[in-house]
Amino acid sequence: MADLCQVPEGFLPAIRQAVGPDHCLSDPDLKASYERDWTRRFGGPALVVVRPANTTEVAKVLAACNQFHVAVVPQGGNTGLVGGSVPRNGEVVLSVNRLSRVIACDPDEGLLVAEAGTTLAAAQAAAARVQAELGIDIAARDSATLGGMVATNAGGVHVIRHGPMRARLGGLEVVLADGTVASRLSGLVKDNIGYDLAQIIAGSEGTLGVVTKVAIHLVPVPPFRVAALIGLRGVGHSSPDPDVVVRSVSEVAVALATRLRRRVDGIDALELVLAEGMTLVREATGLPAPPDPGADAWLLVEASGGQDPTGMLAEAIEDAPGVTEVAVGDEVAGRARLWAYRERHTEAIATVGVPHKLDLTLPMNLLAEFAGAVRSEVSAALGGQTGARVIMFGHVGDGNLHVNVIGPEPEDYRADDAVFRMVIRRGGSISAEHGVGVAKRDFVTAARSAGDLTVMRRVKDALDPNGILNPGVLLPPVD
Ligand code: 2HG
Ligand code: ZN
Repeated sequence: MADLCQVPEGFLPAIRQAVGPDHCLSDPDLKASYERDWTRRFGGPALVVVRPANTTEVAKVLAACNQFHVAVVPQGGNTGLVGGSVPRNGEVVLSVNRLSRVIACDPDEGLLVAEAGTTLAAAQAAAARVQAELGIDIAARDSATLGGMVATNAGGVHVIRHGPMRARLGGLEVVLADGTVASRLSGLVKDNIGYDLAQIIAGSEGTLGVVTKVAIHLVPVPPFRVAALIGLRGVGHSSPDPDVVVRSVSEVAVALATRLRRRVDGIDALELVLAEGMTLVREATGLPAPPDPGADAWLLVEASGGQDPTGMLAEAIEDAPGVTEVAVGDEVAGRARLWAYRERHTEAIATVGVPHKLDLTLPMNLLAEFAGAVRSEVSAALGGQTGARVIMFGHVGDGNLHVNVIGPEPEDYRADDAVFRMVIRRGGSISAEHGVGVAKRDFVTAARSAGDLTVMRRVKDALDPNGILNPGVLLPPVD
């Protein structure tokens, strides 16, 4: 690899020619928004930011980077939370924002095909016009791009029903490090000719190629959809009766989530909000009081289908332990009002500091115990540092918690380390749906077996032998 501080002669003219001078940005003011991530924890200077208009231009840029051994960081909407799509040390940033066309959206074929820089919201709108949905949704929908969501194998709020991004894929087009274009966009459900291109690229975080087109399976819009926000309190703490079972609010929430999944057809989402997060969201956004404003936690449930799920939901919630008050929304605006308490966590957290975003999955039977232990472990890891805050929320239906720690400096990994160790000890995953990026790559060795890592390294070496694609992301350094 060439020294990235010394730009090889002939390189900049080659990429300027590839994308046109207007789309090769070197002015610091124009580069700035591509150089820092959404959390403000990660980022660095870019050599230049290139904005190709199509697959051919992406291929030309990558071929030049490969020829001159210049590192390149692919970037979509720059909504990543693990530092995987921002430069670190003078790399080229390849933004796919200009690849933003929806190419086809066919409800009969059940497939949407779009360029990789299409935002999730734009793809959702195209699907809605033909009474269909993508089966995937995240709060950052207005900026997050389909290509970035493939690269990180994004999850979101509908994973319990439709799976993560890799499960939604009907194919993709990707440009490899040397400029080779590989394309399989057929959307065929049964197609067993060799390795699955889309599944190799999904979750590879820009280390194997740059996604340029994405095919996503569609699902029909259900006739009925209802959301409920359920206030919860811990059970039995002040009861004099020794036979009353004492349950923390996390235990209550996990038990209710499990019960709803078993008893109600068509559950789309099961999301958890805790009291500290609710207070912060309301302070930052001015949202009105939720049901039972003094609750310890809230479970947000959404269900949909051919029959109205409201009755089934009400029956399942009615006598559940710990439930206090419930608010229901059965049309778009009413549901959005309930979702706001959950979806606005990320922006609310950003108002109080630069968070350490720890995106974790726990086995369901250990989720409540983990949630009860995490604050004291963080505090111990920080040596009792005062002022550190732990805000926890997430997708309780699939065991995915978002632990946000605010207080430690961006480079201080003590809290990250303590929480990741707790997760690994419990058989969970340190990267549920945001990816590894630079934030977690030093922990990958502890989280994957040696053989597993060997496969990853060999795939990387085969597809990117010069190591130009997103170096420093995902794969841990070789000892
Ligand atoms: C969400 O579930 C996102 O809203 C962001 O995954 C999580 O901000 C976070 O920690
Ligand atoms: Zn999430």
